[in-house]
Amino acid sequence: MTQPTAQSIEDITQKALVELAGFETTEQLDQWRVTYLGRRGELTTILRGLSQLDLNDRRLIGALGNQAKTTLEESLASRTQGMSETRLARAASEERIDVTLPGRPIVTGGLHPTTQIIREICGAFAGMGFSVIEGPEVEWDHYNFEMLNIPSGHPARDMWNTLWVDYRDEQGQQPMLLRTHTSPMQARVMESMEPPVRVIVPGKCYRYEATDATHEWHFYQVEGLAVDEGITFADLKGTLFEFAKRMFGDERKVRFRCDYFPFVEPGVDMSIDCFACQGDGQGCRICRDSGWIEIMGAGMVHPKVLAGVGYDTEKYTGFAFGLGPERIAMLKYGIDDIRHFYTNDLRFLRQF
Ligand code: FA5
Repeated sequence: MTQPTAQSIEDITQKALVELAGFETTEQLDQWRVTYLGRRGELTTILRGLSQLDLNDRRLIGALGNQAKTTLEESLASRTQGMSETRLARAASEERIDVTLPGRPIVTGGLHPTTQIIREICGAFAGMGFSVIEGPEVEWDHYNFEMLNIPSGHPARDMWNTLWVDYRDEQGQQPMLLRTHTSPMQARVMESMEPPVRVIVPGKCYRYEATDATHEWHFYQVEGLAVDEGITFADLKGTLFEFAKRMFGDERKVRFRCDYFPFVEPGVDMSIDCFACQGDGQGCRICRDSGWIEIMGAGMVHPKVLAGVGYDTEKYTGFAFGLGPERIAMLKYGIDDIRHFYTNDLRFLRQF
């Protein structure tokens, strides 16, 4: 290894500075840094020989070496900065920015129409003292059917075309399914709290359906449940009537007809008078000539359901209801096919 001298350090420094002054590109600067200042660079190699010098020389030549290193590093930094300033100045003069041009619009997403209508529905009930909760989409037979007064083998099970999960328990039973409605949350909520209960449960449901304009195989429901001392059918009617007014306007009339759901008694379906033809019906596409539009199933919670969760049926009564937000959105916005909601066609989605 050659011994470093003041002359050899000076020579390398001069050579390096001359080279640096002639560079045009950042790649050249990078290469230069490796050549002189890198781990095996020329200056680094020379300084490594310092150990062969006696103490006095080492101190003297070492100081010169450090000074040379600082000079090269500072020159490199100033050359790098100079180069980037030149590049920017060139770009500015070549590109010419027209500050009067309108800005590019920022692409923003929007809420899905189903989400919007669910929020509107929840908002209407929240204003009446209901809290919003959610529950599992993969459910047990126990909650989806048994706790709702629909035991195994009950013909009412045929009302829901069920998608069963391919899983068997130790007894060989297939107890898991994609929930067919949000009603299983009735029992889950009541198991977890004492009355008074006032909840709204929005969520996805699944059915083994042949799809058509009003049926999807996956869709949303919004369940409602109120349980307390002294709740009557009048409370059910009053609450749902108020909801219909909030969603569809002050003039709406409401109709209740008997319907059957095993977990309510009595059970009803609720319709509103058609807002498109004002209940006239004649030639109306929205209500199909009937003057009425069905929007949900409802009823007084069956005592067996209350007893199933351990509530005192002598003390407590309640009402429940379940509605389909997509169907409500279809009515509200005149959408003619439920399948539009989930085909992800932006031409449809952008309208909301
Ligand atoms: C039920 O699912 C009951 N759980 C509702 C209920 C709750 C009654 C509490 C009483 C007390 P139904 O199967 O009718 O009921 O469905 C309720 C609503 O879900 C329907 O009115 C409709 O708006 C929506 N719905 C049902 N099936 C579909 C489907 N295949 N596609 C889109 N929406 C549907």
